[in-house]
Amino acid sequence: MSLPGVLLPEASAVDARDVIASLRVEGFARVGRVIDEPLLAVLRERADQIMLGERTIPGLFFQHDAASGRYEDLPYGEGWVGPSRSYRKIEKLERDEAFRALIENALFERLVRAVLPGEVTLYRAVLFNKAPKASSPLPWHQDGGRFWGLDRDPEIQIWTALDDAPPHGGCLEVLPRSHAGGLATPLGGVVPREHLDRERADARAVQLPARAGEVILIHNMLWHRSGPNEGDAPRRAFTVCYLDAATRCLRTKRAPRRFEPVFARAERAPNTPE
Ligand SMILES: O=C(O)CCC(=O)C(=O)O
Repeated sequence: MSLPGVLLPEASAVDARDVIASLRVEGFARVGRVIDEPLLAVLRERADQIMLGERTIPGLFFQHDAASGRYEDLPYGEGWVGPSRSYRKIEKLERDEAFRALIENALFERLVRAVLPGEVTLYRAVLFNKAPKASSPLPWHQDGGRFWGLDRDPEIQIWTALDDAPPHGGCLEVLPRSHAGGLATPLGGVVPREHLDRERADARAVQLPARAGEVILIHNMLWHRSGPNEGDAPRRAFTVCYLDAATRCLRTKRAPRRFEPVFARAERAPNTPE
């Protein structure tokens, strides 16, 4: 199948230096609505086909949402448990050529290159799905630390709304500038309550509602979360974490992961139109 184009014409006007400056200061940056609707439609359809078992891609990782709607009750280690539109998380989507086209598009390359000028690999490419009225919240967390099993913490993730993500529909929420403090705990992941209270994170949370096709950069150390989807439509978002190719996997229980190359060393001058 030939895929539709990825980017809207507006993408070529994005100033990567401005966006990355904002990522560094605030810990997040809004890139704007830059992904074209025909590709979004393909990605949404694929997400549904994958969840329903109508499209099989070997090696995907699935996590179903908790029937109770509580994060604490999420199932672990079960994988695909049958056709359902309530999978919360699907990983390894770089194995699908339509998601891969989004991962490798020229704008994302330009943004990533402004942070990682050398060879770039992929840590993860994940769909976060929030089924209407049947999804759990994702608590305040950071994307790094021992939990991630790397010899250094990554610093750039690109989040794309495949559907509208309105304030009560499970949009991202961030604590601006929280990345500057580094890891809350050496383990990383969920930020403990005493840290949240000390920083008054709940009171200072900033919601980032997004339209389908909008792209937001998230620094891995930023405290971020998302609520349940109380709306009537699905909220699917795709997030990609890029690595400096020198990053090594530290896990010892199994063979260390080898991260897949996505961008070779820069060939194009920064800010060349895509
Ligand atoms: O889309 C979401 O709800 C959460 C995304 C997230 O936590 C991430 O991209 O790191």
